Amino acid sequence: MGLLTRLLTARSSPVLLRLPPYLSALCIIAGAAWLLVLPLEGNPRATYISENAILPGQVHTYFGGSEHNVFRAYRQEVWQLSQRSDHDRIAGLEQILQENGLKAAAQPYSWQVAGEEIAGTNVYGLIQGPRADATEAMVLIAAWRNFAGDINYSGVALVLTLARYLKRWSIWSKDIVVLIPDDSTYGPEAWVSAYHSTTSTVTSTRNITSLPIKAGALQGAVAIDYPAGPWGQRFEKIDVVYDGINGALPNLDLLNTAINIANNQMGVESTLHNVPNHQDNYLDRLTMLTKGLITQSVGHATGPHSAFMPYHIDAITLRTVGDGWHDEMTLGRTAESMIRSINNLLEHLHQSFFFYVLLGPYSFVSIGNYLPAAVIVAGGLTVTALAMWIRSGKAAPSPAPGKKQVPEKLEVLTDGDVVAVVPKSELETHERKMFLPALILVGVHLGGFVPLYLLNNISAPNLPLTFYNISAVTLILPLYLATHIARHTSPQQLQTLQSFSLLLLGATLSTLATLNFSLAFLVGLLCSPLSFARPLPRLPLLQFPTKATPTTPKPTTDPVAARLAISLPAILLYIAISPPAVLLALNAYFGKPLAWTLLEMAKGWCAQGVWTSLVIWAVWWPAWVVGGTVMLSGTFRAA
Ligand SMILES: *[C@@H]1O[C@H](CO)[C@@H](O)[C@H](O)[C@H]1NC(C)=O
Ligand SMILES: CC(=O)N[C@H]1CO[C@H](CO)[C@@H](O)[C@@H]1O
Repeated sequence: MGLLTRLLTARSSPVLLRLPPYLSALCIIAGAAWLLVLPLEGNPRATYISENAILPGQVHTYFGGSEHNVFRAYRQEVWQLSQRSDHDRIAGLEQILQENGLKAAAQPYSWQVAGEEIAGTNVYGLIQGPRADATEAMVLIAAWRNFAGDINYSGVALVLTLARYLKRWSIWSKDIVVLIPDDSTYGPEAWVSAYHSTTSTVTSTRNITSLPIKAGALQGAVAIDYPAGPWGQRFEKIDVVYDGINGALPNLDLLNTAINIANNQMGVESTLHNVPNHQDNYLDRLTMLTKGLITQSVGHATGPHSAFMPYHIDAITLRTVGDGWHDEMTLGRTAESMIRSINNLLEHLHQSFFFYVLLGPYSFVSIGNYLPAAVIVAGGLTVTALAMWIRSGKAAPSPAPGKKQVPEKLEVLTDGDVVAVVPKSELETHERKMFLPALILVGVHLGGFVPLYLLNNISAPNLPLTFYNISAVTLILPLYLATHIARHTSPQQLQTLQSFSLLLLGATLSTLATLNFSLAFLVGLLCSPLSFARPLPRLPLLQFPTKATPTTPKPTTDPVAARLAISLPAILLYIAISPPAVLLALNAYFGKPLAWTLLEMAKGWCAQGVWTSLVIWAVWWPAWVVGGTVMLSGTFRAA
């Protein structure tokens, strides 16, 4: 009881009531600072391989010598196939696989996205492991067109050479699938989804035929992206690409195995995110962290391996970079060593981490160390939400004009020898009118599905125009809602609305953080100013001529300039953190045409199953609209 009395007296203390905004700000700063602290000396852990069976680089590789001639012949053949029609090329590739004793098949697939067709045919062959019981398999991939869209002559030739070479070995305890998808994103996506379903998927937007040949559960996949021209090209480094769809990552053991084999066994420098000369200093680790954060939050495929991650198949892409003195045989031996390491596994990779942030080829932080950053930022939103909730219960109804203000009733609380005198209004919570705020919140959230639907269904040439229209409506919507809502809601209801919105946002982002940390963190940071959205003072500039009843302007104490000084920066910041503005800014930063970005986003949502659009339009956008409505409602409130 003593505590209660003390709390009751304390809660009207002005210090305590002012605390929540500072607490929110502290959370946001702490969350951002957390990430900056991660790359500091002593925080990252050195990578290590925890799965003993994988034995990276412990096996002698034999790929080389006479295989070089075979490779050169295949490269010539691949070049010739590239000059023929698609149909002949598919048949040609299938024939090469069959000649080498593989069971081969083709899989046509197509998607309809934004009025455009994504179509192609995957070719694949199966090497049945002599010691395999058809329950497990691994995949070796070289897409016909690499991630940059170039024909992957050397990569395809290398994989064909490897298929011939691996077929002759008798050590395989797993089947090997050699996959040559048409492109690096949608081909693997179609193949792996068909692998995990029994029938063809035919809907109005997709036609993915089933696979005639299948093996056991896929244990791992290694893709080669070697875009050397038809006359070959030596390379300098191997970039290990690891990000999967929606920011899923392969088991850290597989990634370490690749880096280990390249660096220690083959003597090829390996990089991540193409960061050259990583010196393992703070700045380089921070660069790596930032690049990883951006790639993961976008959530799109980064190579042929990405499609495998949602099916819990560990996969990576080895992409050659630069002009150096390593030749295709080195890359072939790296792939051979990878395949043999996976072959050694007795079970699915499970020992090491699936949730990690890499700071360099040899250092990482695990989920326990980085997750708090996103959770603290989301916590900052929740703190404000709770503060708003308490306040909305406290807001005393303003005395109606003309009515005499009644002196406040006081309540005396006694507890032993402590006596507290508290105004009675402090002890009762006013009944909150929650229906309208809840209705508005649900309405705005449902509204977010309109841009989501439009941007994923409108035909490609109309996408930019649609986006500009959505942007315009987005900017006007808070203004519109504010003018209409301000007349019908009390300040208390607005606080309840803001409280609900921030509470939902905070909870969604904390959940999202465990699935896609980077996306949750970035959206959390962009939404954090919404914690501080409060009704702005009335502005003459923004007054619409309301109703017919002329109101005599009330003399105000603070000059217009002072009110503008508060409102203008707030409104500008508010516009700057809107989803359309951020999308446009990012687009300009990366120097891509808007039409390209929008089409990629639509393809990502429709054909790759990327959720980023959903998070933008159904989580971030509604929170932003509600924040603006609360802010602008002050401007339109009848004086
Ligand atoms: C789906 O693709 C297959 C193979 O290309 C084709 O035979 C079939 O007609 C297609 N189905 C539809 C509904 O387009
Ligand atoms: C036909 C084609 O796109 N060839 C490309 C293969 O990759 C090399 C290296 O990236 C390019 O220079 C070629 O133009």
